[in-house]
Amino acid sequence: MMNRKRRNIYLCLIMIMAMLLTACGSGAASDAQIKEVRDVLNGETSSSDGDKANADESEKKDDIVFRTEETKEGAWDGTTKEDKYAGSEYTVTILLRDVWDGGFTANVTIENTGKKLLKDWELKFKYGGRISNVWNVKATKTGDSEYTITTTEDWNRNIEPGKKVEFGMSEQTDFAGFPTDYQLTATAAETDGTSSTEAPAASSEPGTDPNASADPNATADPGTEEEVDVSGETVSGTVKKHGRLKVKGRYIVDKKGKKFLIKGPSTHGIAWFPDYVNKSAFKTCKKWGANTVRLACYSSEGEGYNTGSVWNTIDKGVKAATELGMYVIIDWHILNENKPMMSFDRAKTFFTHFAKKYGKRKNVIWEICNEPNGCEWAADIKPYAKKMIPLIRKYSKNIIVVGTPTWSQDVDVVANDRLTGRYKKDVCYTFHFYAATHKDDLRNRVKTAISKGLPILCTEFSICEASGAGTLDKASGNAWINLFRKNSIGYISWSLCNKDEAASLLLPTCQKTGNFKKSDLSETGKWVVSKWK
Ligand code: IDC
Repeated sequence: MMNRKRRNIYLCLIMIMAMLLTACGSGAASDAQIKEVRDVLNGETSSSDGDKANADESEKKDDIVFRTEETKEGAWDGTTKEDKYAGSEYTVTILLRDVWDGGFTANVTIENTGKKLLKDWELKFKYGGRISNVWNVKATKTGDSEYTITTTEDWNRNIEPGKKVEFGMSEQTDFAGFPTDYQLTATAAETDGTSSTEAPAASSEPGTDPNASADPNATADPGTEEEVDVSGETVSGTVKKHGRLKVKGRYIVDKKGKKFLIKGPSTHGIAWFPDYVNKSAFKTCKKWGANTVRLACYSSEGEGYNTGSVWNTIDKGVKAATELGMYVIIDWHILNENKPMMSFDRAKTFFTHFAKKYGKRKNVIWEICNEPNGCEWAADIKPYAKKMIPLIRKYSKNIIVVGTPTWSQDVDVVANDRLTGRYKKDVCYTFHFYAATHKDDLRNRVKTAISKGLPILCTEFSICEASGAGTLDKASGNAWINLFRKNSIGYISWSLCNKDEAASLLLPTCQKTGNFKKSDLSETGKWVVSKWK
């Protein structure tokens, strides 16, 4: 029996879950479908230190709760989106957020339905496919088809009674059916209600209804500023000098309230050109006068959303920019998903993840929807911004850039109906141009917006046509950059890669991914770099 003197308990729940999904798609296995063979739950326990390592083998054995039932490995009917296992002290729910030929993304929620605090939990399960990308946790393959999930974050290490923790996973391989054979291990302790590691409210997490309204009580409390940021990197270079950027009137300003001109390259879609996201490449741009890099993460599946490598590339880009003392824009690159709400659910997952991770850094800027198109500001983009801004503000007070209608061109429309109240602070609006296509008529729209005091940031431009190809129009490009510099509007150019198209900053023959020479630059690249001075 349990050693109560030690006031520790080792709670190990082994369960096997039946995937009783029928051909007609009856949904997830219900509790009733789970045949419990033995369920001996520990009695009372508790510990303030609650270290499971203190429990000896005999204690563990006595304290284990076994559950078994028939298992249907890898059963999935092709349509069911959610699967749930209910144990006696907790539940595990898997929500398939997206599934497509060749990949999926899913959220896993563990809820503590018991009365004790579950400390340092660890979840094992069997899954017939590959899991290489998870977030908020670490996944390790620990046996044949067996994965062990462990926590990596303070906020999800312990689960208070009645609370949930959530983690996400995604793959670029087919979904192999819902996991089976769950085994949750945790140290159970009396809760004193003072756990500092309470899981964030479910509403702030991915996986909730995309149409639900944003939490009206969300407060901007991203925490204290640090000179040494969360990664342990010392804030340096331009970022050290200028600090956290803000929006003041229609200008982007530095920590002293002085106008700050953002300049630098955007990556191409980082799913396709991840090799250019590295310190050496950014360093060369910095040497040529860039102070910012934009990381373009396309939103739709198959174009790069949420694969392990894409999210790792963002981490790599933020790290490199931070080490170089540069600002970095994390861009949710909607394009074919023309209405931002189309990808809201994924955007929420994306920004929750990265805002939690990088929200306290001084140098990260959030671009929430690259180029809305075929949709209205008032009906589509503004409501999206009103959901997304509070979500990011839970973790970060840094600048948020909001896309505008018609591929981020209609800043004049937005100037008449901009975000107000709690949505307004440190928010600016996107304008994009491709100089060989966009000329005086568009410049006039920008001038109108400027005259109305709209804060604008050009997060993407080139001097070629809007297709990214075609002829270059340097005269039109000069007119644009002159207008921007005169009005202190920052400009970021598409794109840092060697793709054989006019917009690329590098020659197609350039095989280097860093330490570039001027001779590696394309004609567009040479022109663009001359504007970073
Ligand atoms: C283009 C790329 C091109 C790619 C295409 C579709 O240059 O290689 O095949 O996207 O993904 C934008 C978009 C940006 C476009 C760019 C040029 O934000 O994604 O990149 N552009 O067409 N808006 C206007 C132009």
